[in-house]
Amino acid sequence: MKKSVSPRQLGLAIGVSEASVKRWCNKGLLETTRTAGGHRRIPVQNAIAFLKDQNHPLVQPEILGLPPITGAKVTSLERLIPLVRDALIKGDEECLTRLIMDPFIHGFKALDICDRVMAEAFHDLGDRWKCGEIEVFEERRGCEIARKVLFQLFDALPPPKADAPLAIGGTLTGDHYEIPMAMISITLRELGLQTMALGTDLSGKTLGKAIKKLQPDLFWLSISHIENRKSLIEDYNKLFQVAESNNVPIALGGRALTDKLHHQLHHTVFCENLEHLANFVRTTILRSRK
Ligand code: B12
Repeated sequence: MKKSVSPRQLGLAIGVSEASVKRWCNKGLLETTRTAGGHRRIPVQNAIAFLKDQNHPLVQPEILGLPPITGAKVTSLERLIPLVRDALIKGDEECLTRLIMDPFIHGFKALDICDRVMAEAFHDLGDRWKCGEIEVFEERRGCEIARKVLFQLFDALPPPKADAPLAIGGTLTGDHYEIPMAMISITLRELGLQTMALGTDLSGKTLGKAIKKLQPDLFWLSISHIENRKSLIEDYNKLFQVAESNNVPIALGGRALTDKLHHQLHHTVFCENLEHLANFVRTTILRSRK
């Protein structure tokens, strides 16, 4: 995806005149920046936000740096699941970009695309891997392209305000699952938060140090794989103590968190999906800022 375009380029991309684009800029409907020479530029994130808002078609997505066929109308997210799964298995990055960016541009929330399409496609992929229907390399290659496309989706979201709340998080030792982490960052950014994913496979000790140093408004932890239950509980409890003494809420989630385990881990909120996290953030962290 490109960083910014001129009013003429945006006009061509969405099939309207340069004059119309300039009018929208003057009315403040499209946020612009200026080049050193004083020419107007429109950050692509702002252009996409405008298209979503106005439900405006995109006729030449290539001009914004998106794949050629992006822009097709999407009416149901669920119908995309098998298509996304197949693109993941084939390692078809261009097709995956189109399948993820189309619904986003057409008004679907990024978090719903993650929860209801991408995560479901991965669950299906995992079942196929378990049955020996797909090779390990196909699963890994799928993860690689998914990460890239999720970064594009993240980049397409408007940047947060300088005083927006900060959310940080990651995964604990032995947990290498990156896709949930990318999706959590997208969800929080879509809500307007500043986000910082610290990475995977981190000890509770270092995550605790991050809390102390960065003083976030929210800490999230994704638990998708547990190597040793006892040491996970011990490691996590240290982290929780730091969070508690710094008054930082902890949001927990992840497929490895069984009912029994999540009752053993102190936390502020337990989320089964990204929508739960978004509801929590809206009703607590963002509400207290109003
Ligand atoms: C990709 C993958 C991997 C990759 C991950 C690569 C990477 N770079 O991320 C790698 C290669 C690491 C891997 C390894 C293994 N895997 Co694996 N893997 C998968 C697969 C196919 C997809 C995982 C994924 O990213 N899903 C997409 C995410 C987004 O979905 P999700 O985890 O459900 O997350 C959603 C919610 O839970 C929630 N959520 C998650 N975390 C959080 C956190 C917060 C705060 C919130 C709010 C929400 C939230 O939001 C998400 C969106 O809705 C799954 C299949 C599956 N069912 O998911 C198998 C799967 C999880 N793996 C499995 C296995 C067995 C393994 C290995 C043990 C294999 C082995 N023998 O080595 C290892 C262990 C790895 C380890 N030490 O961490 C099994 C687990 C079975 C079980 N016992 O439960 C699965 C289910 C496959 C299967 N059907 O058998 N795997």
